[in-house]
Amino acid sequence: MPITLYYLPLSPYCRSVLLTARAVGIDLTLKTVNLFDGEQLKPEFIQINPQHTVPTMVDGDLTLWESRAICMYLSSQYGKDDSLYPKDPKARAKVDALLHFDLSTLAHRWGLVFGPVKLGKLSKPSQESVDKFHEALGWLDGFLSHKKFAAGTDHVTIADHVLVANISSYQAAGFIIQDYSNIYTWLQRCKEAIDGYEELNGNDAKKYGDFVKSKITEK
Ligand SMILES: N[C@@H](CCC(=O)N[C@@H](CS)C(=O)NCC(=O)O)C(=O)O
Repeated sequence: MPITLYYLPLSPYCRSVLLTARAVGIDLTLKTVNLFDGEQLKPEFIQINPQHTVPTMVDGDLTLWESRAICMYLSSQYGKDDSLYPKDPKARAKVDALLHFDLSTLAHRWGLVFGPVKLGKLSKPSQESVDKFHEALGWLDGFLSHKKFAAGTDHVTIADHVLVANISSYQAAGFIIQDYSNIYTWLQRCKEAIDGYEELNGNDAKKYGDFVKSKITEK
């Protein structure tokens, strides 16, 4: 039975799922939902996901949205071993904590930076939102100190997939990740260690960065 992913490559959240799927070695049937044309609001998609967000995955009788939950599911269900998403409660808790940090703090604060600009309410991000976003980047930089990969493992986990899709997009959008030496070093390491990095994430992170820059009309 094919696993279907409704997605848009520009979306960092969709790209994290692509990285996890590649790492577990499964093929996804990809269906593009063009958010720029409002395709997510069509009745056929609302029927699948009433919240009309991508990524949305359908695997048999399971329909799932929320990118981090999809990465957890794919690695738990199809991973050859538990390296991507450890079964050991303490090791898993480290991965989970980063996924929650990403959702509730990092990506959330990014939404406060870019959301109003994307919607045309502001011509550039507010200074307050940028400061709060940098505070979150600073925390992440601290978490990554003396770590090879984000959750403290010597190999990639889904925490890296999720964070790398976002961080590479922020970097492409002009946020100076180089100032955060631990983030910078970890990002370079992920680029080398993650299977299909450029194909599945790198190229579209750059396009996302161009999209963000195109929306900021005031310097
Ligand atoms: N927390 C969700 C966020 C998903 C999300 O907001 N996706 C955006 C694209 S980046 C979307 O589908 N927006 C269309 C809409 O909300 O109508 C996740 O990680 O999957």
